[in-house]
Amino acid sequence: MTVEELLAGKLRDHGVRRFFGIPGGPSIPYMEAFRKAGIEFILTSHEASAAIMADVTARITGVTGVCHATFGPGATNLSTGVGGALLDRSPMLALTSELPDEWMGRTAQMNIDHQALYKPLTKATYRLSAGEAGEIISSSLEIANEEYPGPVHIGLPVGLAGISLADTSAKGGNAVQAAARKPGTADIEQTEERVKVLLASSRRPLIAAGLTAMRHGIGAGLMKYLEHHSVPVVLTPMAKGLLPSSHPCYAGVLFHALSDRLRRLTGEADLIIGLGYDPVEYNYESWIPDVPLVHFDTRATDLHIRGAIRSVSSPEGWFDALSVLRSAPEMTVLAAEAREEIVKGLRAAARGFSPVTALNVLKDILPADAVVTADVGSHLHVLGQMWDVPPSGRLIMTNGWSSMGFGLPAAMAAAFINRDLPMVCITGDGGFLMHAGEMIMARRYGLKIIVVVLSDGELNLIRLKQSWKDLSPYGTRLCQGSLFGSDKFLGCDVVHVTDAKQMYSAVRRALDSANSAIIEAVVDPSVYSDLVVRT
Ligand SMILES: Cc1ncc(C[n+]2csc(CCOP(=O)(O)OP(=O)(O)O)c2C)c(N)n1
Repeated sequence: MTVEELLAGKLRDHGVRRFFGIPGGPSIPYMEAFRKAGIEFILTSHEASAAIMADVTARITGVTGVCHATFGPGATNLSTGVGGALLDRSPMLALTSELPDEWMGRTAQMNIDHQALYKPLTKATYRLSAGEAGEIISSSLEIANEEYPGPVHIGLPVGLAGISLADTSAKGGNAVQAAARKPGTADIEQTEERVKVLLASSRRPLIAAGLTAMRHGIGAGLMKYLEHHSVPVVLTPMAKGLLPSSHPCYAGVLFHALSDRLRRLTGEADLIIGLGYDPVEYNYESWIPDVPLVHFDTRATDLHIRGAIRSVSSPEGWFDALSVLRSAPEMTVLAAEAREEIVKGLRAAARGFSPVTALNVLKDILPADAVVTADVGSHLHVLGQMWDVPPSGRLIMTNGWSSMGFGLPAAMAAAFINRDLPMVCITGDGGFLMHAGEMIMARRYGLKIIVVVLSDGELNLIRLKQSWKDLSPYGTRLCQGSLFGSDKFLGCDVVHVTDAKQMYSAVRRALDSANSAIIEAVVDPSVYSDLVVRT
């Protein structure tokens, strides 16, 4: 057996069915071995998309996502999506071609040190060798899936492919460089007794549930808990959907549009309970009042909140500890008021053809099982607050890494996994432009995706931030007039809509069509300034 056969076999046995990337010459034997093992290679237009697709594949299937790139520029392109897997907590193997041992450290075309490049972007980085191949692959998969999940990089030295594993003296890669990330500062004490005392003595608790809670699927457990404990809940953006927005304890989403309406509620709390709350999305110090914090997590993390108490266990342990908490009906009244205020604010922003109007159309007619992916920008702030995620649906976003351009490849990844579900990417025009080239993938692989570009001709979120400093727009305009200037883009139909009626009919037609479609919703961005909160 060769090294590449071993790698392909181990990944197949692990459950990997696809890997994403752009090949270089040295990739060929790996692609062949993977193909023979039943792992399909999916060609992308840019390596960052490949890593985003691997990330989203892992989020949906629960199986480590795999992506691949060649030397230097391939590896740097890929790194954007690898960083996403690190800060959005997604298990990933990022494979890159590396120069052979004798060329390491020398000046060579396309050559940089991939181990150094990937060290701060991954949980561990290795250089594969024939002698240690089995061990490196197994421990990479293990590390990638340990809490918090994340990416591991494996460099594939040129010359290693084709080497028989029986010949362990064979040359190839050698140096194994593990750079496991250390847990955060250990200055925060954890004592079960103190947690119990704090929880039992609180009169006005507030639960803040986050990304870790979402990843561990604690929604049903939380609903059951809330049947007996009337405690208000706020969510971080990536936890949207954990608790239905119609639930009496639900208050709203932190950080996103109109989240200032949550301030009365958060300000009244005498105890903040972080439930699988990952500060990577929104640091506690940005919003919690000066009251005790009990932070339930699956592993130690850095909080930098003086006096915070960490409780590390599985989610079942979190609910066991929370059993001593008393109901706080007056807090849930405040939660209901905040929720109502947010709904009122959004309703007021549904004037003309605003982004809220356009999103209302989608909310109204998309089937409940639609998979919606979002990009990054003002539109995400609005979408993240107003979108109801039905139990059978899904909202996929990046808020830990927050890389523009995420939405389109994310939708492509979801479409590969389930071609029967409606796939909708909601993006700003700036984010769309970043990975627009991936539309060709939809054509190449016959994927059906509805891409809704909320087109305002500008990088709105940055223009908004300029206005907060009383500055005129500068360096934020994308185009005047239609973004596409055509009714086709890379062979895909583009429909321009300028009001809700046109939008309804365009979305209906797109849902009925067998092909992908781009809906350019030419929205008036003026309401963003009423909705996006200065953080
Ligand atoms: C890769 C990357 N570059 C820059 C940013 C900073 N950034 C955040 S939002 C934003 C503007 C997004 O514009 P657009 O996609 O048009 O969405 P809008 O804000 O208009 O809704 C920028 C530049 C980022 N998050 N990611």
